[in-house]
Amino acid sequence: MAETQRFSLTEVLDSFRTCLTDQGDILLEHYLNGWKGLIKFMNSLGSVFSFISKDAVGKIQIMENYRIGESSQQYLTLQSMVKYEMENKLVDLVQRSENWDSGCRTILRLHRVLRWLQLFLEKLQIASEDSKTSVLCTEAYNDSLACHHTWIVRKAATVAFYALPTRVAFFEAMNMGTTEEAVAKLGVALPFLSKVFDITEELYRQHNLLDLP
Ligand code: 1PZ
Repeated sequence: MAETQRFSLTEVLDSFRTCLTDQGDILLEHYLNGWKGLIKFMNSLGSVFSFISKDAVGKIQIMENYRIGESSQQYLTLQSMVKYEMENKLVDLVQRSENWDSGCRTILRLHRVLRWLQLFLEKLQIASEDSKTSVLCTEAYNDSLACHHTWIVRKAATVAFYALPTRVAFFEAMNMGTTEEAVAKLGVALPFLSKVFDITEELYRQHNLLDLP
């Protein structure tokens, strides 16, 4: 059993460190690996999250197809992807049409979730022993992602959050050691998550891509 449980959120969060180059570029391979790990982690929390997982997997798949497709060289970094798709008019800017699955809009959906993750992990880090993970998660969601989701998705997400385990059990599932160790590791990982978020936000802001349909 120990073998199949080797998963650790530390390694997953590390992908968001290794995706950053010295030049401030974001390497899509590592960025997407981070997401794959997060999805794996979410799946381990129970089947109530499978509708979220399904959507996330679909989005990762879209990106993986670009990364092995004929323009794969353009999809090495987030920056090269934005440049390529914008220069070649491969992004639906006003309404979803033939480029409904552009890399830019697909990553934007994940980028918004990253904000939720950042807020949620920050809350988890400083919360008291007895705080309810579902409450922290819902607060983080309402402060970030909720405004981008339809009513039905908001309802479903909020219901799913109730299934989240206690803070202690959650840390256990993360496999980051004792609660104290987990808190310390989050302290190391979170600044990288923020940096990835900020770089993406700024890149998208510069290109006016933050509201892609
Ligand atoms: C540990 C608890 C997990 C909570 C995950 C928090 C995110 C809630 C997201 C709810 C998404 C519900 C299903 C799909 C919604 C889609 O409509 C949206 C917009 O995409 P579009 O319709 O425009 O194509 N999809 C998203 O917002 C992306 C969702 C990806 C979720 C990845 C979760 C990673 C989990 C991390 C767990 C630590």
